[in-house]
Amino acid sequence: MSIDPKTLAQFQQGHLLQFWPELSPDAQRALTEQLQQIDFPLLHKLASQSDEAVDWGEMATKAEPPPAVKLDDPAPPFSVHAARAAGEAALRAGQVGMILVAGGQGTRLGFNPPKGMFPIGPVSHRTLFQMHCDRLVAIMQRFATSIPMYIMTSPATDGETRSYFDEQNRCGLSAEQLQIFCQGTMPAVDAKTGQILLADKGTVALSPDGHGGLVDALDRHGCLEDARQRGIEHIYYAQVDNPLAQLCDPELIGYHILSKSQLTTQVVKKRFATERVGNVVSIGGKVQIIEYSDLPETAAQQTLPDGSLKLWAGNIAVHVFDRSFLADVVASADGLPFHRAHKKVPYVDSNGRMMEPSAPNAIKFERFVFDLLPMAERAFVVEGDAAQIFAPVKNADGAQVDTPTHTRQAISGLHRQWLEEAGAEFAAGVTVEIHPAWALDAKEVGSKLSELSGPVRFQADTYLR
Ligand code: UD2
Repeated sequence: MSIDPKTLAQFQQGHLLQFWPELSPDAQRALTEQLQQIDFPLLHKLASQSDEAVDWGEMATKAEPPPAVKLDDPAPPFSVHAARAAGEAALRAGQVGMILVAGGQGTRLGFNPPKGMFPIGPVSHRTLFQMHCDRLVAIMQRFATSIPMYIMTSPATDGETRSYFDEQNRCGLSAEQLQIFCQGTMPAVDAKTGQILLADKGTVALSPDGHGGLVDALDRHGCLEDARQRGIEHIYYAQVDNPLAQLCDPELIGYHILSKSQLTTQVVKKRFATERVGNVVSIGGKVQIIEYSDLPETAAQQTLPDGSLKLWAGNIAVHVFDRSFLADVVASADGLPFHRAHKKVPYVDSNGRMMEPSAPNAIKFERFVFDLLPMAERAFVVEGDAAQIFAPVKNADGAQVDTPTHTRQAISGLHRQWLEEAGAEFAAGVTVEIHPAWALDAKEVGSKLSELSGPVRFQADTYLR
């Protein structure tokens, strides 16, 4: 066995070998492999940290709205036209890549397979993965370019995600374009003792290391080097759960380029003070995000003289990264900080009994991708219209917000708006959905309808493709 029991004992983790004699040779090999992946000094440091390493209440009192290009900005630093032109040039030059994070388990949605496999198309029933890939293929066709798609999974979603893309012919992406890679994991530790929990006698209780695990995983799986070799300079980032994310939108890429930003974040006006999104703020001149769960309600409810929310900018987890910036973060000593979450984690106790805690008993450690913001010397924030870019699927139907029904209504509502702006009429209760190959945006819908003779009237649910 190439695990030194002295090392384990040094970090008070000797209990991990308690059941070793009972384990089969295969189980002993599997446990050894798991233990070899664990950074015991790091885990010891994290487990001994106090919970509130960051005083979010204090941070919130210093939080100001971020410097941003707002939708109603009377004097933006760059015109939309200039931004779009710069972004289109980068796309045509093949300098843009795409990252989709899809490692989360759809716990709140009550959907067991990977969330990307959830059927969300209001008429087409296309899955989230399919909708994102359809948009990417349409963007590549419009700008005659190839965009590598890097999809991050976690151990919980990797196998099914790979099988899904194999069965679905990669959702229309080419083999050399699609790269699926798995993020790292972190052990869960007992909240009181800091000891690593065993999920069973021969298995460490591991959980995904957060979407911030992206940076190390991109490097570990050679994706950053692959992007460099392809000449990728800017990487668009979105979450699988938001089918309205405008993947590789030229405008946002253009703002990123013209502002010479290392990390550009798209935000929306929060719908209400306690909305479950991160708050993009400026603290001491640094743009950063205070997660909804860390922002005291008093700070969230602050308003400006005109009655609008002081901390108005909601993080929709749409970013544009400079590839070189990500490479610098990988090279930096500490990388992204770990956040601690108190969770209920089932474990095997010292008597070999399986325990199902009724209250949080463990600490999980995860990294958040948005902690890259304060690490960027130059960060830029651009406001988008939530109705056009943000309708995440988070909760099962019946919840107040972010359910499949809400998302489907947002998709068909946007597409219907595009068609009505172009003169189309609808019979009552008709649902419409537009495939991006038919039209990517309102402008393209307008030119499509102008080719038709006479007004268009939709009498029944329609899927335009
Ligand atoms: C996230 C953001 C929130 C806001 C909101 C918008 C965090 C902590 N909060 O809230 O600020 O932007 O999204 O919808 O991110 N994921 C992984 N690996 C992981 C964990 C998550 O790939 O280890 C992916 C997951 O597949 C999903 C996304 O990251 O696509 C967001 O994860 P979440 O649902 O846990 O975050 P949420 O909704 O609490």
